[in-house]
Amino acid sequence: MHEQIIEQRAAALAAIASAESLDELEQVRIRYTGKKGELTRLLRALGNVPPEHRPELGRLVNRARDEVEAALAGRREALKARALEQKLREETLDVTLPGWGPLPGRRHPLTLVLDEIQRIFTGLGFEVVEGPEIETDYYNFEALNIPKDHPARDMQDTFFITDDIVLRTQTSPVQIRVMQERRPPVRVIAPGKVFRVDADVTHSPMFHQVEGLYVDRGVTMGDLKGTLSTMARELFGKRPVRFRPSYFPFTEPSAEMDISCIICNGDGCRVCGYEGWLEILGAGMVHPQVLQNGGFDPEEVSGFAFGMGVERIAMLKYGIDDIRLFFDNDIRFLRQF
Ligand code: 2U9
Repeated sequence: MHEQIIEQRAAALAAIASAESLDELEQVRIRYTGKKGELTRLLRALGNVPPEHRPELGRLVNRARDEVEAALAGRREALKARALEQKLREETLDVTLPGWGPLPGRRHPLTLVLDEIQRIFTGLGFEVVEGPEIETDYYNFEALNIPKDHPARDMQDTFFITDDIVLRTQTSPVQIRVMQERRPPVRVIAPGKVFRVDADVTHSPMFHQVEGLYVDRGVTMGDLKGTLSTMARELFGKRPVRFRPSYFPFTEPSAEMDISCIICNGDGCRVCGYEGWLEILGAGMVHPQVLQNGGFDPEEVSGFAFGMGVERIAMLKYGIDDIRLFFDNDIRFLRQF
């Protein structure tokens, strides 16, 4: 029994010294000082030894147990300290690292182009005006010299709400309203949504226009060309422009303005249909009948007007080949601007 106590004591102290984790140390404790542990068993076995040996063996086994328990406690503290140290080392947090910050939003490409157009024209003395998207037949068509049988009134093109109420097909009614409220000079641009029954890669049933109107004594085609050439240079950089004759019911004479193709510089490519030119807007001298409908005397004043599609300008400026991308709101598309 004496030897057994010495042996178990030594074995326990060695096991404690080599325990590398708290779990491992707990196994050692159970093995030696637990309810069925080696030293506990020896303590119980004292009842079976001759009484004359009991005091001495009792002291021995109790001292061994005390030593083992003290060693367990010491090792437990050491392992705990080591675990804490390791945890601190692994979980270090560098509070000087920069944070995530808010993810910045972007302005929509149509907003960018619209803002740019407004900046150019306000710089030239134009005022920005707005008006209703739901219009009467009179303001959308009649006042603009679009007769009852004109193709622009076709059911194919116009969203009718009633026989007399439509979703505006152009922002021109805004300028008619402005003319009726003011005296010359009138120098305004009217940006906004317009609606037409049309949908493919270059047409959307809702799109945006910017129209402009300048009425005063002595306004000429020269003013029109100068103003619109300046706008084209600001929007697309210095490149050739040309004016071609055209027809609109509300202007006479009418013209369309082209810029030299921004892809091929006039050589001819797929984007310009091998023409070398890209159409960017329509314009003309305001028809005398339209001036009169606005309350102005065509004998006293003259004016020019123009209109452009914002989506078309944005598609040319940024090389976008499908108008629907503007309205899908795919973040991967929008993030590029
Ligand atoms: C008033 C008088 C005249 C506005 C004009 C155009 C020519 C034109 C098109 C551009 C592309 C429509 O979106 S689009 O398809 N517009 O070509 N617009 S002159 O003329 C007016 C407007 C108001 C009182």
